[in-house]
Amino acid sequence: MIPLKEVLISLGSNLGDRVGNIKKGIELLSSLPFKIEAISSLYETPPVGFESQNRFINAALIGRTSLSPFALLVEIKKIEALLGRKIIKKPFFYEDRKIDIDIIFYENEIIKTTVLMIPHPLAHLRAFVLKPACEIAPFWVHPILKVPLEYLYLRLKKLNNLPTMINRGKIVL
Ligand code: PH2
Ligand code: MG
Ligand code: MG
Repeated sequence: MIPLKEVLISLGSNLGDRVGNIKKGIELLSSLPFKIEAISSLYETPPVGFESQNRFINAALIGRTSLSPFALLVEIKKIEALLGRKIIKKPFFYEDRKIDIDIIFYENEIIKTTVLMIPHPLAHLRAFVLKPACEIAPFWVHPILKVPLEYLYLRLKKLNNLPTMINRGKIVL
């Protein structure tokens, strides 16, 4: 038996049928060797890091998989392409997107390559990642910062005037 690894994923969409895009993303993930264990509520959030009129729907999920981090990334890129995401070659250039699926944590592994960084390098600074993630995994310890997600979210809340995040309820698959 291949040991299943626990993975925390963040999803976002601010273009088209945002809830539908997230839902299809989750359905396609569950068609992989990837068992969904928990899904957060959906949150409506203002765009962070770039200018746009289009607010995001964000969510997080926990899954168990036999895929390696890199194999999972390849499958996620295929899902994003299937759902109509434009491929952007410029790093750290953001624009409106139908779907974005990011691996936040993979067990407690630390991976630093040009194609894949785990933990996601900005996760601890982003309320739109931390808030949904805290709903399903408040005690998951950040493998570099060595503190639980709940702590990181509370710290962010204290440091910043967080943008309003509206809870839009749960996805029913
Ligand atoms: N994703 C980004 C950049 N900014 N802002 C929000 N609210 N939600 C996102 O998912 C998001 C973002 C880069 O992936
Ligand atoms: Mg992202
Ligand atoms: Mg991404």
